[in-house]
Amino acid sequence: DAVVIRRALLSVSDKTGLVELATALAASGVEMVSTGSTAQTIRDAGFAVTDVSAVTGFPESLDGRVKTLHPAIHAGVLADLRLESHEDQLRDLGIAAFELVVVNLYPFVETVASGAETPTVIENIDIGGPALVRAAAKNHANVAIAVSPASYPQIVKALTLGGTTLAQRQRLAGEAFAHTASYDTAVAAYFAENVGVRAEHEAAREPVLHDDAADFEAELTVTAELQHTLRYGENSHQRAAIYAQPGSRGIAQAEQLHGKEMSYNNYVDADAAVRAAYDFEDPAVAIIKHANPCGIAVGGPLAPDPIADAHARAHACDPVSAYGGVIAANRPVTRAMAETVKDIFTEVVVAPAFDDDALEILRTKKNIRLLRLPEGFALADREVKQISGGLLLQDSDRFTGFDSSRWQLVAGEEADDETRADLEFAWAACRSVKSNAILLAHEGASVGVGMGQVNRVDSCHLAVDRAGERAAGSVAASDAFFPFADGLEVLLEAGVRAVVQPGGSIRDEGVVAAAQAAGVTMYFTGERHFFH
Ligand code: 93A
Repeated sequence: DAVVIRRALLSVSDKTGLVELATALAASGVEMVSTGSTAQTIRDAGFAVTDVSAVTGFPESLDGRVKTLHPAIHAGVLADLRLESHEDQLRDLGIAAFELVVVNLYPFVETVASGAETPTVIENIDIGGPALVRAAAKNHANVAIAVSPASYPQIVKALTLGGTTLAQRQRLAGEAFAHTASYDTAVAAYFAENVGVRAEHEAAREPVLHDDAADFEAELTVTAELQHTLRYGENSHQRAAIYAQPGSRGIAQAEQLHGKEMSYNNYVDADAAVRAAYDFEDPAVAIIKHANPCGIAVGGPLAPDPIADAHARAHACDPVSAYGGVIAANRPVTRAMAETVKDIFTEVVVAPAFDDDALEILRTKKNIRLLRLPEGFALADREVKQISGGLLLQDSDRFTGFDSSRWQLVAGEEADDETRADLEFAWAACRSVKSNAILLAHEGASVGVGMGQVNRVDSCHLAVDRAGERAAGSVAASDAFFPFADGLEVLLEAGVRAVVQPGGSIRDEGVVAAAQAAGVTMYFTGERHFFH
């Protein structure tokens, strides 16, 4: 199934790596056919190249709108040479086949991002490029398609190995279709937002809660570009890939400084970890397992190395579960933190930066992955969740105006400064725990977490069990109201001294009375933070 490359079609906007590729193709005696400025670049580098117009007998015309859109090109890309009839027809038509197509498209997304006027943007919608890409990808039995300079090295290698393999061409074809799909999605998003084509019938849609629903609707198109395929998905029998949203600065844009390739689950946990750590302004560390925190802490204000202190205290919450965890810090990782982390089996450490000596220490560990967040790291504004037959889009849950002075005291005495600080910490930390979430905290560190249970009582039991002796004197946060007093009673029995929760249950009265009877301070925040 190996296909030897004898003739290649090259038409690229991004000229990165083009000369190196052309050098290898020329050295292997491959005939190169190319469009305008691509041909010029190859020729300038001193290699022979055939102009597309010489093949088509038709000039590149209409300011470049028609270059490769010609049967003499497309028949050469689409012919299935496993069929004698196709071979015969090509011969009769005097058309030669291509075994390699190298195309990357007009920079549509970049043109939009540059703030260009609509006519310029429209001119940057590539038509002939995607047609070539899709044709070559369809005909992957005969043709290899490269849509990005990242694929050139494997093409160069294939030249020395006697051609491209079927598996390789299939993989490239998949990437190619993903590429044209995301390209067209970006074009569609631009039209939805800028070209005034919202369908008329949509005007009759149901009224919605938010005034800015129209803006939100315009954002319903999610654009993302394939980064690369992953070894596998959540489990080894699931295929997977990572896509990045152009213009974003999140985990998908993080730079890996060390370690094995990031896995699907690593990405999921790293994302949950930074979401947790970046909820705090103070130096904070979150340790995540299966998308849930097994420890979160902020660094003590007097600690000599606050981020190392935050890590040590987050780890102490549940050292058993922290084994094999993903650690996120919202400050650069220091030497002191690295010294501790290196002795704990850890999948990933993600942080805005790593001090040089910290990096040196952690790089001695073969199995740890180190991720540096992009500059200007920002959590996603929107969240997408797939459901069968569609998807759900929502604004991300953010602490909008998180201000504990607006909490309502409903039981016990007003908290002193220390207790209030602990309640604020617990409330913020609880937001990173999958619902139903109960989090016990003491001095800016979680001491017991109850997560992901289908009733709140079980979450309370879990949090209390995990905290053990530390439950007594701790404060508790609940991500949503207590529907009955039973869950709260578990916390009160364990000796929790203050509780923060949204309130809003029709049985609030009974819940408040239980706190009151125990002499425990309780605040209502009025805001729920479910997280699934
Ligand atoms: O304007 S097009 O849609 N019409 C075409 O026939 C065509 N063929 C290739 N754009 C077309 N291309 C694109 O031109 C390629 O996708 C590539 O991005 C670009 C390369 O042109 P040049 O070699 O002149 O820089």
